[in-house]
Amino acid sequence: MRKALAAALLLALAACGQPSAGGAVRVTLVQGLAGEEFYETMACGALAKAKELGVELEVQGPQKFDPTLQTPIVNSVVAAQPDALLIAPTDVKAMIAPLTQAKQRNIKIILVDTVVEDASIGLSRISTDNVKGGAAAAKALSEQIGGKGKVLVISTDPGVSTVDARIEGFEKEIKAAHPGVTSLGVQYSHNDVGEASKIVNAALAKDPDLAGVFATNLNSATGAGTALQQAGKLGQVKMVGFDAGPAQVKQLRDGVVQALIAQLPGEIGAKGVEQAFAAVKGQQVTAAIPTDATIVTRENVDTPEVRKVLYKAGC
Ligand code: T6T
Repeated sequence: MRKALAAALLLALAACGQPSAGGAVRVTLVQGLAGEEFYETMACGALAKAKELGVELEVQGPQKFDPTLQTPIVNSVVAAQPDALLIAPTDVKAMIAPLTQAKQRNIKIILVDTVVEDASIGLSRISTDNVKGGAAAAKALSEQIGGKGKVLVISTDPGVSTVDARIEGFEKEIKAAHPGVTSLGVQYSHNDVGEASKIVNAALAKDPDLAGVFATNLNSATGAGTALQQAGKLGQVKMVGFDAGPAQVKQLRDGVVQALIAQLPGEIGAKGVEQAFAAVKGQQVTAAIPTDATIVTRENVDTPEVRKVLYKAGC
């Protein structure tokens, strides 16, 4: 579907007399993980904005959220010399070198969702305020467990700027305002659904009185929820998950998870194309653009404003 849309875009450009080479601004979006609903929704937002601005946009992504798979993709994009690169770096350190290459080739770099530690990389950084999102998750989970009990945090990997910020926001909020809540710390699922399930099963065996789980992203949440369901802990162990993919929304409806923190990936993608276009045209670029997040519950999941922020698997 997306390929057809990109082809249609090229045709539309050709149709309006805009030659693809030399004429239209050429941008490539490198996702953190191809096919995942967060990044697919981001691509849809970016493609819609590209059509509006007459930008030639190509979308690529690794099959795993892994810098060793993302680096060769960036290298081949750099070799194709687009005018600009939108990217969600999969590690704060490991992606500095390939992005430095892109910068040295004067490719305009816009960071969407995640960032790298080198502040000189990325003319604009567009992302959810993840520290704030983590704090909101802590408040929601504490409320669900009556302000007392043990909670576990499940994340993907250290070195992923977004989820690290969510953990920071969560832990700070728990320490600052929820004295009855004990955090058992973070365990890492390597963004693998099965691994996340294993972690929750082990945690339930070690702490049968576990009261709550905070899962920092889509795959961690899906796996943690499946384990709670299989362990028959629905409603007994409460969960808050980041993201709002179809599997998570089903878990919300089934009472496996009590609240989701939905980001605005479509808006992040659209703003990314806007900033890339401005950078290539030598116009004003905004260095940091925080985007909002919405708390989704069973009570509001079918309201029109919330339905709009649920992630899609395609455009
Ligand atoms: O949570 C999103 C994204 O913000 C994060 O950087 C990586 O994981 C997701 O893509 C969801 O799996």
